[in-house]
Amino acid sequence: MSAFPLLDTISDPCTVRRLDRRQLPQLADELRQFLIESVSRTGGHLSSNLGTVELTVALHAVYDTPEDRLVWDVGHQCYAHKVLTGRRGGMDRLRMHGGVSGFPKRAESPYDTFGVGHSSTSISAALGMALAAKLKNESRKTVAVIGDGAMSAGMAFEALNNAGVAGADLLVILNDNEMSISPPVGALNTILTRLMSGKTYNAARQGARHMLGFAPPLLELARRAEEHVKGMITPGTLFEEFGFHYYGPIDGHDLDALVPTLENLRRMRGPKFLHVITKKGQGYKLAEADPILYHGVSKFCPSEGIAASSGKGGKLTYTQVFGDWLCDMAAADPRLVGITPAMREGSGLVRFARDYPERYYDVGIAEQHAVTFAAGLACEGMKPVLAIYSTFLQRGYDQLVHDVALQNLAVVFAIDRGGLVGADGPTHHGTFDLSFLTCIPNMVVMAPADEPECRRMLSTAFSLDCPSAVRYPRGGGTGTQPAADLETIPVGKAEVRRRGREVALLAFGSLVPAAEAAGESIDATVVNMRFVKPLDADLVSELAGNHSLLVSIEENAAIGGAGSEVARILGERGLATPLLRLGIPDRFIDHGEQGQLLAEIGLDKEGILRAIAARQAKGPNSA
Ligand SMILES: Cc1ncc(C[n+]2csc(CCOP(=O)(O)OP(=O)(O)O)c2C)c(N)n1
Repeated sequence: MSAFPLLDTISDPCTVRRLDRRQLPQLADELRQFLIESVSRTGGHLSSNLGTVELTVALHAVYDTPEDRLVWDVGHQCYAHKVLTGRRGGMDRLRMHGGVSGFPKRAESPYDTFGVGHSSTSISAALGMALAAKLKNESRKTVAVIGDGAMSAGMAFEALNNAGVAGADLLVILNDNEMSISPPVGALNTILTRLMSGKTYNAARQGARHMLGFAPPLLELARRAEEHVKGMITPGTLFEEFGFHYYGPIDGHDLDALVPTLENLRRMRGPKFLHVITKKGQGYKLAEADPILYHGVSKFCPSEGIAASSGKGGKLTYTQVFGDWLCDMAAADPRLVGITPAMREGSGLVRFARDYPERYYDVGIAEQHAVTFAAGLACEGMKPVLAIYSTFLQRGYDQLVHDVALQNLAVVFAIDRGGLVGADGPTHHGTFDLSFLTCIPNMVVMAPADEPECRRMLSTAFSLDCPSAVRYPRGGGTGTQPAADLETIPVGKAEVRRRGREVALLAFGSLVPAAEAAGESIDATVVNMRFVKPLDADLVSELAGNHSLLVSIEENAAIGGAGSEVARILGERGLATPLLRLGIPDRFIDHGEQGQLLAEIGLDKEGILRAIAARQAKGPNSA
């Protein structure tokens, strides 16, 4: 007999809506079990998904999806939604090449109303949808589901600020699990925690079933009166001041509370705010006990959990190289300040946070603020190091230009996940940073070929009196252990790795090893360019003079990246040597294994050789 007898009968949300409401808890239990088993075989986001099972069941049971619009924030909690919306069969290829995406994706399903992966977009997008419905005279409903971590971002507040007064028929559900990836930070979190730890939530929990009629319950009235008298700020008053009707908090794992509450809210018009309390990792003891470890997982055995030793003994990741360097440099220079926008674990700052708590700042999911905060520190002679994923730095672009570079402030950007990141896919690939950094005056931009060079580039960046970036890829490199020193390298100087004939390969960062392998087989010159800016223009000129073809190779958009800088130098110096620019083609690259994706777009050894052969077959004069 199937382990999922009820789930087996679910083909789409209509079949959920046809169930007897008393069957919903069983559906949620089976769904949770299915997710634990499925994610343990594929890897993916686990804790957040386990925390939103009941909420997802309740939403699809009450709302007329996809006609009613359901918008997930970040989207890392959408697996139950995927299963209930006809994609259960695809879950065994979750996040794999050609398989189901780990995030909502409009092209994948009509139930995925908005593509997502970066946080704090849901209220803005849902507001747009709700106001479009109003303008088109359509009566459908719109719901945004946002976590307490994502709620702390500026974008979420900008949207709330707009939504409350726009009169939109919109429900915002705050999925409050008192966690971001790591513990959440900031004043909003303090407000939420204060409410949760007080009597109000416990009383509300017990009284939840009586609250559902929404004749304003006495408890609620009493609470609001008390808040006003005391001038207290709780989520209730806070979100009401934004123009929302605030309801809750209610237990997000109690379907008997969720379903009638949502039914009532669905009938009401205007901006509404429902505060739901959930537990990250709910229903899987190991994830409940360590939601950080189980936030994003590789394959694991559900009965044993993630082995404590996993990850040790393998080669160092670039993230670890950065984390070690940060601690060593902090020991050497008391001006160093380490900053992360909510990515302590992912960016390798766990040890730094422990050893240098007074110089460690997790600013929340607030990339824009993180950049300008670093600028302020630099104004006062501190040496800020901002650890940030390439894809999330996109959020802080104006701050990088206007607040850091324009004032020539010495902020170090340690940019992780530069290039293709793999299973997270196009929302997370870091394939634009070389393009958008190189065009900014005052910036020094480096890309290491291996781990020791990464460490030296970080030290170099730290020694400069201008803004600088070191961009390194996800995962490990060549496996070479960096030395413990804090040596620097000469700015703007490339490193010739081998001298060959005819063809010169100008490789940047992560693709230097592939270029070297390709260069070996055709006896080409291979250069580890090291600096995208300032580019080693003299070396490029020299190579242009004694080779018949230059090939730039980078794990970044071919448009506007390092190759463009090479082309600019050639043009400026009047050098006519043909240049073949290899990089990420002008389309978004799907999810899949890193190596497989690189091979697919011709950025492995074979692809490089193929491209050179094709270029040479065209003859010398075709630029
Ligand atoms: C702009 C942006 N910055 C950082 C991240 C990385 N990130 C993914 S989930 C997450 C935490 C979200 O916390 P919350 O909204 O409370 O959801 P939970 O994980 O607790 O379910 C972070 C920081 C992101 N997706 N987008």
